[in-house]
Amino acid sequence: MLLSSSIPFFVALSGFLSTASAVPTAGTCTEMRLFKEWRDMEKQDQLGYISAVQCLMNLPPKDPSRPDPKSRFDEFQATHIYLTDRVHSVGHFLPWHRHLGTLYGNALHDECGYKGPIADSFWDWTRDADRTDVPLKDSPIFDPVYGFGGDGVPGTYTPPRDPLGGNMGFGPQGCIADGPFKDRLSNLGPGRLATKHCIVRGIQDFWRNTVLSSIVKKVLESKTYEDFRIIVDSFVTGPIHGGGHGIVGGEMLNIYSAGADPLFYLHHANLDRVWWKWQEADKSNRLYAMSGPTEQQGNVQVTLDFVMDFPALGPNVTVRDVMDSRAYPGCFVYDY
Ligand SMILES: *[C@@H]1O[C@H](CO)[C@@H](O)[C@H](O)[C@H]1NC(C)=O
Ligand SMILES: [Cu+2]
Repeated sequence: MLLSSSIPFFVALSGFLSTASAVPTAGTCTEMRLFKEWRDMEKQDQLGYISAVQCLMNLPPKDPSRPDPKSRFDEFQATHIYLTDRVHSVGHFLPWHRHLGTLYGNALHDECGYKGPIADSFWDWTRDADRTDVPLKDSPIFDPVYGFGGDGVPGTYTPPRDPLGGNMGFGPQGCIADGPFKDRLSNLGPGRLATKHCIVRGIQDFWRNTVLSSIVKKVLESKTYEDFRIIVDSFVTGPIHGGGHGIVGGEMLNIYSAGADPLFYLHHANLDRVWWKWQEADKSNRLYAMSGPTEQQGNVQVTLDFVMDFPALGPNVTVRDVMDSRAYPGCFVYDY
């Protein structure tokens, strides 16, 4: 692939690392994926990425034992829904979501033939939030052609009154009115329900203050992984993670079914990027730094040997397997 030939150094390095460390998941990187910020991508790559997502939404699911997911795209959302309570507010919150992103990118590539030079993308919300003179809804990420469509139309969607439906955000929200996913009907959500409904958004500028670059800078000053992960793992009230979900609003504010919106993956890639930058800043101490409970409110600490599962998506991996993004099965770096 184009990328691997342009940065052979990373390929060589990651090949070395994955043979040198005794990771249970055998494999070496055959290419190094480069995550680009959405607005830094070429227009043709933005369109290629969007077509690949649409392709995933039209591919049949692989695991016939689960009745509710109706597509490969749904299967990613479903696995997140079913495992939500096991992968949030725990030590492996960041590693689990990192690998979910890797598997999603693999599916875009390998199952949907997305062979552009830019393999993956993240959404650096600080670039929108810092421009306080521009409404968030004017972000290029919400472009109707070279983006994921814009805001929801207030009043066009009423969430079911069912506790399993969970929080759909607050304030004005509704079905998205334009863009490549305008007519998309989700099969899963809200929450743990399985209902057919549109992609729901409610973009609200008051979340801006939770995703400013000054906030990210502060988060990156965390001295320990424990401090770092506690800040980024908080969902609704917290900076950056919660803030990215909050900017988009609607279903993105539902901790279970947020993956209904393809923006979920670009938001989480950026959160992962913040972790990556924290790791990169002091690799000898941070690349394999891990802590936090194995389950919500649990007393047992997650170790690098902790096994994470991804039903219908891929084989189990350990936390250690995903700590170094340059090593297999990650095989990626961020553009900046
Ligand atoms: C994968 O991990 C899950 C959860 O730890 C476990 O229940 C399952 O048996 C594992 N599967 C394999 C094939 O090891
Ligand atoms: Cu999540």
